[in-house]
Amino acid sequence: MHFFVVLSMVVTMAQASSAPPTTEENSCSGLKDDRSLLSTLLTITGYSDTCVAAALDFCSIDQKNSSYRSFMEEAKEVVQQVSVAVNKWESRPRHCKDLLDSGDSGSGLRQVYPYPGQPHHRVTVFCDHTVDGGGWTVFQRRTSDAVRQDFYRTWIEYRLGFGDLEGEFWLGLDLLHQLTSTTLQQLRIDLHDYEGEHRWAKYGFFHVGAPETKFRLKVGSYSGDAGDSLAAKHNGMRFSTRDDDNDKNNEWHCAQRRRGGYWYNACYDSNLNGYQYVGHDTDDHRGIAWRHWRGTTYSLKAASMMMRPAF
Ligand SMILES: [Ca+2]
Repeated sequence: MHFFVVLSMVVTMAQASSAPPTTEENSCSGLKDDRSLLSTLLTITGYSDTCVAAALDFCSIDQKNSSYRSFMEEAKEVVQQVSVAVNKWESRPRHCKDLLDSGDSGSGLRQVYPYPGQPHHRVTVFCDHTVDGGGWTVFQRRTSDAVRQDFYRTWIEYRLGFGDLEGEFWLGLDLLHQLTSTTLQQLRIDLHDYEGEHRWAKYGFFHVGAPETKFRLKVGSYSGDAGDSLAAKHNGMRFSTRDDDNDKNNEWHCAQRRRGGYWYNACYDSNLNGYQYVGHDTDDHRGIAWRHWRGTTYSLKAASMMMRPAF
């Protein structure tokens, strides 16, 4: 039900309530439900409680008028329909943490509605509730599965996302911007090497800027055991891809040189979208690297990046 329909009804009702009295002056007795409905509608449209109360004190309505009664019944039905619709929209999950809070603790593919004011804009994401309390929306994953994704992609591909949500993928910069713009987000990164070791890094805040900023990265407040190979060097950096050089290196095109898409500086402490070499790469520093754990000549077996609201 469109809001203007409700608004037009409020206006009509206001006109009805201000019409010349036809029966007893100042008689609102017997209209408790109608007064309550009218009061609620006027309050919703912005009138103060005092103003609404004063206005209703002067009202005088022909209770026996059948068209008025019919109108009020219709208005009640409209309000009820709007209320049901609004409650339905507002209860839709915006991200994986909403799903977890509502009792859905299963990890895997889920539908979320991250766009405020766009209740029908549905997005499929992968939720991880197995790590660190759960509630994580995964936005990047590298694995050593048989089917590998090519991460040496163009700007538009990184913007829209690519890959298999149950395998290797990049969720997309547009959605990353949206998901990190409504509430303060945490970032968690999990890394695995080919020797069976695991390390993690967590950041207390994480934000991806709008397209006009080239999806500028804001990240900080590190904790973990992998070392900080993101905030120290990559905070404040713009995103670069093989066809869009926005890095800080005036001589190199870092995305081409390091074979990925990332928030390159000049060029990196981490390269999680790099090429999937197995372990030690060929010393070209193009692998899936995290400098402060295995260095930039070692390509990791697996990596994932995920976010959840900080509060
Ligand atoms: Ca450059």
